[in-house]
Amino acid sequence: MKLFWCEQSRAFRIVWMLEELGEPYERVRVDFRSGEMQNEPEFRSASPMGKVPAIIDGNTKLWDSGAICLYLADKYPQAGLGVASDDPDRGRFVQWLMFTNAVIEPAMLEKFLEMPAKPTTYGHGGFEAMLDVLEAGLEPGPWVMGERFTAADVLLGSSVDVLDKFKLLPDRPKLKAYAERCRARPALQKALAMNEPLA
Ligand SMILES: N[C@@H](CCC(=O)N[C@@H](CS)C(=O)NCC(=O)O)C(=O)O
Repeated sequence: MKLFWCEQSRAFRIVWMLEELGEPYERVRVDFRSGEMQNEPEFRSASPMGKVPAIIDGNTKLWDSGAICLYLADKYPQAGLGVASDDPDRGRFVQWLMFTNAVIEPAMLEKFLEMPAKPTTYGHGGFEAMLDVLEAGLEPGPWVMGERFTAADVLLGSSVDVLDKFKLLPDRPKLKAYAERCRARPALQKALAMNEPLA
């Protein structure tokens, strides 16, 4: 498996996911800030949008962190990071797996860009509503699927980690505690170490 990756990017999620799985992979650095890999044929075949993360796994090519996490969770069921399609909790798992890219990301953009609130117009609703729904989803916890840590937590946890680092969770102790639980995982610590800016 080849992972197109760059430090300080969303590719961090897939490093975390692969470290949780313990599966071998090759990391190929795509310095999207310099743009030097933009025309590299293998990378562009895997990532038509020219973004990281992207993976090549045999004939399979994927270029979105949510899709990649779902694919990997399904591919390695023995690792227990997915929920089988015939499991009654599969629906909840898929819903939360989608929440990062469908709701948290655009809500963060709304916040960072100080966009006017338009909760009935924006597909994601609004920033505070996103936090309320996420907080409720993490009850009773400790993970979004209860006692099971899954790929959905990799996506949600990576977002909550960023929200916390940008100090966007001032009155959200439950979300901060979730971020801390995620950071206590050895696989996340390995991924964070690889995520440091290059000297
Ligand atoms: N929805 C995508 C977003 C990926 C994305 O925006 N990646 C950024 C880095 S964090 C990127 O590659 N930007 C470079 C560019 O757009 O040229 C995902 O979650 O994988």
